[in-house]
Amino acid sequence: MSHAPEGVSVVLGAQWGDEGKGKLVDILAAEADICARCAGGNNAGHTIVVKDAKGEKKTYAFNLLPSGLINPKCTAFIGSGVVVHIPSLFNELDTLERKGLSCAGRLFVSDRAHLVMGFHQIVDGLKEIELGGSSIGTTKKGIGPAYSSKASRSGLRVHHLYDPSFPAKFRKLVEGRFKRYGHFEFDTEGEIEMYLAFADRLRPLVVDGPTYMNNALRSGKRILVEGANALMLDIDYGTYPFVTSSATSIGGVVTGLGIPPFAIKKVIGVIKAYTTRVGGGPFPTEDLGTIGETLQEVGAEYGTVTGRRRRCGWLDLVVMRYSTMINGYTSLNLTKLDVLDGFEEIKVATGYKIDGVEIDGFPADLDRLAQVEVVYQTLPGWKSDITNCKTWADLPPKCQAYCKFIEDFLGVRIQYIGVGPARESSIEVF
Ligand code: 2SA
Ligand code: GDP
Ligand code: MG
Repeated sequence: MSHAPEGVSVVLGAQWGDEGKGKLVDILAAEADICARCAGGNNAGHTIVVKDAKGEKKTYAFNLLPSGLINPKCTAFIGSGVVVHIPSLFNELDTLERKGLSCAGRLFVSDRAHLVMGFHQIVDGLKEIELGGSSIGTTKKGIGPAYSSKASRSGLRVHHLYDPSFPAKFRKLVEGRFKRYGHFEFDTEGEIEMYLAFADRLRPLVVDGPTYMNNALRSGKRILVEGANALMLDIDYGTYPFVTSSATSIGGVVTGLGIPPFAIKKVIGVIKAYTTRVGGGPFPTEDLGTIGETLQEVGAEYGTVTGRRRRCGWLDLVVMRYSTMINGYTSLNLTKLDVLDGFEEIKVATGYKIDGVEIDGFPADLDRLAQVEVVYQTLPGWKSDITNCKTWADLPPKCQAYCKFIEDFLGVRIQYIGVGPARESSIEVF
């Protein structure tokens, strides 16, 4: 069966992020013409491990740029729903260039994408300090403050860089932040100068975002969308307020790229074989004991952007059922299954009870969520190394049973299985 994306194929994080979206995007990009980001900014961190021509391992970390860029035939697009910190964008491009990956002529940015400025990043930190013990645990990349500027209709977009009123608008925005947070150290005029210099470098990359995407669709280009963050961090459907500030669900693909929903042919949900979360907020299956520690160590669960330890626990199928309901996955990529190799028994959350009664859906109210008693089912571990498995048939029967359990519970088939970080460590089931 061909895995070539027809129309638009979307890869979305199904849990709290870091499921391994970048790895799948890199694999699928081999058959895509365009790889697009639709939401988020450089808070995202996607690690990809590939072997070069000499068989040596090379690791890439993508933040703002789409992971499809490793494929030299793939063009990258940063959509209107993304918030762009231009210095970081060029820094990432230059880092890739130094690694021998040229992106010249194959990166475009929507004119409608909002800009993240240095003062947004400062404000991100100040807001976190203000929240004290209930801070979100953001990446401090200015994501929330930039989306706040956008929603309050005072934000600056890429096209504003080429507008003579840019400096005045910029100064007004900074003044507004001073009024709200008191005076903080910020070189407004220096930043304006820096942005105007970057504007010249950015100019050849800027396109009319929705027209670019829809022309690509009409001319039959195969488009792959790389979701950033994940459903449980979605501004509407995540564990609000412990979420990021963008629409990380399927809805964000349509609004973030300006394409009609019927163009989307596949929605692949990326699901880690256990659960992780980085930053604050509720996490019903979090294990603060040895299980969590083992998952963290074996899975090397550290933030790609901030280096923070990721919180860990068993797979939560209540979260997955909710995520599947909203995003409508056409298939799944089960990742990091190899991390469970050493466990005698594996638990899976299959229900939430409040006052002894099983609830439907996922609670919106965090106080109610804090009351849930998690119902677990225990499955036997396979206690063997699956990292060299190449096909479904190579997986031990108990490992297959774990996969089947997930499929049956969610009613969605697992199309890809990750058995190691490298591009080659992936099983295509169908
Ligand atoms: P923000 O910075 O405003 O988007 O933070 C809000 C919440 O969203 C979480 N968040 C993330 N969660 C998982 N992975 C992310 N990317 C990095 C990675 C994270 C890192 O790939 O490891 O390096 O720490 C990511 N970005 C944002 C964040 O933790 C807050 O809970
Ligand atoms: P993303 O944000 O969803 O793209 O995920 P990250 O790149 O932040 O985190 C996933 C981490 O797991 C990365 O370090 C990957 O190299 C690694 N990874 C991805 N798939 C697998 C897998 O199947 N097994 C193992 N052991 N590691 C994997
Ligand atoms: Mg990540």
